[in-house]
Amino acid sequence: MRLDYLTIFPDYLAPLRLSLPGKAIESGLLELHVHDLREWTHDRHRTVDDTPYGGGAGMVMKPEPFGEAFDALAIDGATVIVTTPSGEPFTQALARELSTRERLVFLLGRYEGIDQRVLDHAATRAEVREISLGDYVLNGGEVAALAITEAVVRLLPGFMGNAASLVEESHSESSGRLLEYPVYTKPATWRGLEVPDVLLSGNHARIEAWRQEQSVARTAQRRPDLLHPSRAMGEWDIVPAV
Ligand code: 6GU
Repeated sequence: MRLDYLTIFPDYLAPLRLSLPGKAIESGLLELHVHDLREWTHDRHRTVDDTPYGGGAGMVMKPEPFGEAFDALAIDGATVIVTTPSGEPFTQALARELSTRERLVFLLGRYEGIDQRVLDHAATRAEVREISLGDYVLNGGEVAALAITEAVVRLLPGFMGNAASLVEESHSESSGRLLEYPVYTKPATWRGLEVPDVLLSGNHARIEAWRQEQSVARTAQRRPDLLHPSRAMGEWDIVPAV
C-alpha cells in the first residue's frame, strides 16, 4: 500500500515513521510520502489560503496548490481521504474497506476547510472519502490522519504478529460489535485488589460466559447505541422548542 499526505505541517506526521507503521515500511509492506503543500505555491509568501466567498469567519484553503499536487503525484485511481468533522464516521468497517486499497492520498485541511472544487475535481480522477473521527472539532486533519493510518495499516495482511488479537478486540465484526471485556494479569492480588475468581477457575466455559456478560454490560453502560441502533441518534431525542 502507498500512502501520500498533503499537509502544511509535515512535521506533524513524523510519528508515522515510528513504531508499527515504521516496521511496515522496513518490511516493504508500506510506502509513505509526506508532502508540504507549500511546495506547489508560487508567490513569495507561499500562500495556501484565502478569505471565503460570501463572507464569514476564518480562511479557506485555495484550490491551485492542491490541483498542482494532484497532477505531480498522479492521484488518478487512488482513494483520496479528506479529514473533516463533516465527513462520514470513521469505523472499523471503514478501516477494513480502506485496507483493501492500493493507494490512499490524505488531504489535510486547516482553517475553515478546503475549497469545494478541490473535492469535486478530485472525484473525477479518484475515489473521494470525507471522513470524521467523531463529533468534536480538531484544529486540523493531521492527528485524524495518524489515527486513520494506524487503524488501516494494522489490518494489512502480514502486518500484525498476532492475528487472533485482531479478531477478539473491540469493534471487530466477529465479536458482535460489543466492547471488550476487562482483562487481568499477575499478580492475583495487587494493592488489595483481586482478580475475579472465575478467571482463576480453569473452567473455560464459565470464563467465556463471564467475558461475554462483561462485554454486554460494558456496552450497555458506555455504548447503548451499539446494542440498540435505533438509539444511535440519542442526542437528538430532545428537540429544543423553536
Ligand atoms: Cl477527521 N478532522 C478535523 N479537523 N476535526 C475532526 C475530525 C477530523 N474528526 C473529528 N473532528
